[in-house]
Amino acid sequence: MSPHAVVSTADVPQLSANPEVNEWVVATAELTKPTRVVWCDGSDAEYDRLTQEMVEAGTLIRLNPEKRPNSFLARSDAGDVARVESRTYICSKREDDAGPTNNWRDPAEMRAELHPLLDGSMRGRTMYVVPFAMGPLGGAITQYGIEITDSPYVVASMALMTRSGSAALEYITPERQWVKALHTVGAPLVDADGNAREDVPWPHNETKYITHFPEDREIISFGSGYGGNALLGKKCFALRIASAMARDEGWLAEHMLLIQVTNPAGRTFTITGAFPSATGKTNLAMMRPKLPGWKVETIGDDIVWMRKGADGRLYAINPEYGFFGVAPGTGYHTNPVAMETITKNTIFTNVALTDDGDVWWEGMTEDAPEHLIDWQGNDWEADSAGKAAHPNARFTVRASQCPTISPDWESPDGVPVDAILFGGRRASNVPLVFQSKSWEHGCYLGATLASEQTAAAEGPVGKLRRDPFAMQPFAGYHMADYWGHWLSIGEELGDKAPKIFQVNWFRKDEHGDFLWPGFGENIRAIKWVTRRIENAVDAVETPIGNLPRTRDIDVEGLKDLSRDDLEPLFEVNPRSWLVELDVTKAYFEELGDKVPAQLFSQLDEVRGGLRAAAKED
Ligand code: GTP
Ligand code: SPV
Ligand code: MN
Repeated sequence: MSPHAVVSTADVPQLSANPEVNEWVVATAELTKPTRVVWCDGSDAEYDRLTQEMVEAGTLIRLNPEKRPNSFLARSDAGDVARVESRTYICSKREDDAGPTNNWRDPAEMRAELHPLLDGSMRGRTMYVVPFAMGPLGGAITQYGIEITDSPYVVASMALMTRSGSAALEYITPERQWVKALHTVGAPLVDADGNAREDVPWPHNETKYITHFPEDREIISFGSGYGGNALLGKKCFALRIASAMARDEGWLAEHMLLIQVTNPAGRTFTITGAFPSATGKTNLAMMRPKLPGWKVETIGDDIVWMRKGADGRLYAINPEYGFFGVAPGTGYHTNPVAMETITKNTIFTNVALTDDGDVWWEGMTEDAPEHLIDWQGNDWEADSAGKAAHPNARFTVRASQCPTISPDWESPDGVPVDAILFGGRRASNVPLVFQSKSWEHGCYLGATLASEQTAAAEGPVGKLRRDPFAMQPFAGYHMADYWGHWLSIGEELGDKAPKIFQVNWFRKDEHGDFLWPGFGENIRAIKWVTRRIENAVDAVETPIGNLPRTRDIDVEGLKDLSRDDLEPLFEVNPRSWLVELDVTKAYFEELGDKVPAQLFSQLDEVRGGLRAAAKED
């Protein structure tokens, strides 16, 4: 058999008890024309075989086993380093269901456009079939899917990030809904004339399509091997498709972390937080608190699904099985728990390689090693101009390796939520922490969330961009309908709804320096949140929300910061807020007439209060 022969239909294994699954696998093989088809069982032996094959092919570098056992470095192509939002499409039947914040394409037209690209796209490659669960197997909030991919890097990553393999396949029965997720790097090993083409360590295609068909619960991703573009259980399924499912079925699929915080008295609070990409979810999820007697336990760092439970409260799970965390900025002084999580069994992507076969990135240690190989494979010295690691370099590791993982993290029914935080990178205006006046006002805070752009997606870093509910790139339907859905969930939960807060670790002084030390010190803001949940402290009512009295922020042991220094962190400047509100109003109007009237009323109320305050000034 020629190495680039096409598998014949008769040779495509049909391992599912569900005929629909087998038919889809066979049809996909007929279209993409791989050399062979492999169903992944999710075993350790399979993971070891795949990673070893990738080492031999040059896709992975095995790190020094004495430094980082069973760990690997992948270097992506420089043209494939982050999510590509400009090539991400929501292909709902009606354009109005995608809304102005998404790229929309007619589903039939998009399928027609993809067809010639998919035709023969896996020639010369292995087509892997990866069944997976999002959530604990059999759990009340769990959903299932199958990713077909021609990337062994994706298979290995899915093994760390999801509960994948034969056990998940058992749950994909004809009675259950499941998501079809087709992924190809779009780099066949045979050209149009049938001539063989050399493989490269990181195959991809300059043309990329990350497409979603919400009504069909289906994803087709072409041309990228990186992160959210390719690990389809993550943003494509667990946020874009799941948010559409959640709208239809009355639950929530969110870009959030999930933690349990225990105070010195032993009371535990469950808190979720929606922060935009690369804005601190992983760090808060793994926080080692700087206040004595406080404990943070990790359940999730990126995605949370929530559903009303039998007792009327909102229950949350982390649908993922691992972390795909930002490497730069992660060090023993900022996130020691992450550092302890990634000591072994980890895939690193686009970080630097040290001379002794370990990894390094900016922020891991104060001083860089004298010599490194940078993320693109070039020599790098401490005085080199460029960064050694790509700013969106990531680690991929199972959540079970996290030393602070909660004993409840796989609870099949989830955990009841006490509070929801919204947070962004805001150099000005937004206080360190404050509480919403109501669920509706909390939805207004979510809807008006904005943040400075990071390296997690293509685009200019640092520019302030709207990121409502941290879901701007991830809501699988009309953003204004999504806001309406949040309002209706609040109505349904009534007085059992979690309390809503806004936080901002990133406020700066006039020199551009952060006013707040962040990281483990963020427990001081979280402590105030828990005190509010307990009804133990009063708040100062302001037009933007209920702020802490500065005396209620615990500054005991806080280095270089006195209580007086807190003032600028909590300053509400009516004039600069009024400027921001004009922009917010214009933004609501741009979104069109689906924006819920309640959110306009919230805006008017905040503005009225600020105008009165500005006059008093
Ligand atoms: P995604 O995985 O992209 O969704 O990101 P994330 O929200 O999990 O972001 P992450 O926690 O990885 O943080 C991204 C960057 O923000 C890292 O470089 C962190 O070091 C930095 N960061 C996180 N928390 C803080 C903080 O409290 N203060 C400051 N100054 N930086 C922080
Ligand atoms: C994000 O960008 O929010 C991420 C990384 O968590 S990715 O999985 O690539 O979307
Ligand atoms: Mn994310």
